[in-house]
Amino acid sequence: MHQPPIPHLASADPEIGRLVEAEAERQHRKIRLIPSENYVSAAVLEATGTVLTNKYSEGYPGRRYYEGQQVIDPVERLAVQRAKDLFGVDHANVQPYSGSPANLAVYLAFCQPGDTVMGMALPMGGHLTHGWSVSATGKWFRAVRYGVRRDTGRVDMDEVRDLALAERPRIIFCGGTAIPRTIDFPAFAEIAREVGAVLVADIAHIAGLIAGGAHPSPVGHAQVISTTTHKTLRGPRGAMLMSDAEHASALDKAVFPGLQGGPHNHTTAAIAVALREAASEDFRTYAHNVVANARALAEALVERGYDLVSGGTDNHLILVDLTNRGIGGKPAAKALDRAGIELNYNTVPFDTRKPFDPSGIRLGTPAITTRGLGVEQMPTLAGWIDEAIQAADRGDDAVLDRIADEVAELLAGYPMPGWA
Ligand code: DSN
Repeated sequence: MHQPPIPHLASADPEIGRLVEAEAERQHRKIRLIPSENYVSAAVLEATGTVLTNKYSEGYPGRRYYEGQQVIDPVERLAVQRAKDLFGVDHANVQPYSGSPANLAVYLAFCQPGDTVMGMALPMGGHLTHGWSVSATGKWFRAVRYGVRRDTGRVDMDEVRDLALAERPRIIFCGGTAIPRTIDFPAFAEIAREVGAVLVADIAHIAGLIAGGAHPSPVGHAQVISTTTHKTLRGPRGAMLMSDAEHASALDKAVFPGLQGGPHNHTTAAIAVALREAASEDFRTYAHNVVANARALAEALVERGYDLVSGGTDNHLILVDLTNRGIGGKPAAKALDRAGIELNYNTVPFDTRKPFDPSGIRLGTPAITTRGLGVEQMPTLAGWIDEAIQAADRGDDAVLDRIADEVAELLAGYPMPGWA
């Protein structure tokens, strides 16, 4: 059952109560390979469910527009201080509601509508809010986009430099949602300096790896750092903006009153708890294990003939191009879901198929590493993934159901915070 137990919810609203229980059980029995998902600790989960949700606190600690901040102010100050200590930054704002609003605040802080901005193209591994055409950031700004090389699957820093010199963007985003390789923050910083742009490192995917020392840090290279708190960082759904002292005030004004109203104080408390956890020695081990598991899984998939974008991974994420397997990413992902292996279909660089029916699948190891799976289990996972994809091609649902049972049997031995 769900942990902590939810007796009041179950009795006051049995329909929602049952659905919450069902989701807890689903999360427990499936191998969760979506690289942007994780399992929060029981302490983080408890913090999100507290009476702090009842309080309004527009403004910042010591400068609020509502009275009664005797408790909320120290909560937010703790979260800010822990973020500053963990990442080694001058300034942190823990109020953005999630990653997209955090990134929007960056535009509001440093750009005027119509200004040129630069980011990685979405189908190449970037994020919607890095100037993709369907996003407000692509509609309200003049976005130019870099990608990866066709032959290496990696960002071509010469292309980034040429584009930046030609287009002179106000801000340059590095980072994204489907990048399996180390981000070269010093090289981006040099280019940004050369063209007078603000460098924004969107570390949403890799924040936990950076905190745990398993990926280089952008601090000292990017003036602004944007991150969600719920991916590898293993906190609640939320976001943070960090910066050097020079860019702090513009960011704060952009978050509030520029874009948002009252911060979600229960989330702020849970972020503080997650940041405390991320400062522990256990978390360093966790971050390194995430990368070791991803490498082992990538190697096992390559051994089975899978074509990985860039040939492998340096971080928590693997992007598989299924073109050589004769199956699209969407039917593969749906079959894997039936087989108890949850991931998402994804475009691959230079994809010839549409985003809603692309050529790839994206997977990662943050959640399974939290469950305690290690490199020794990765060949088994790769075997199940391979078998399920072959079964999907034949329409063999019996094999998928058998794998789902085997997956649940394996996971029964690996506890999940939030379920008992
Ligand atoms: N939804 C996030 C991800 O899955 O990477 C990005 O916003």
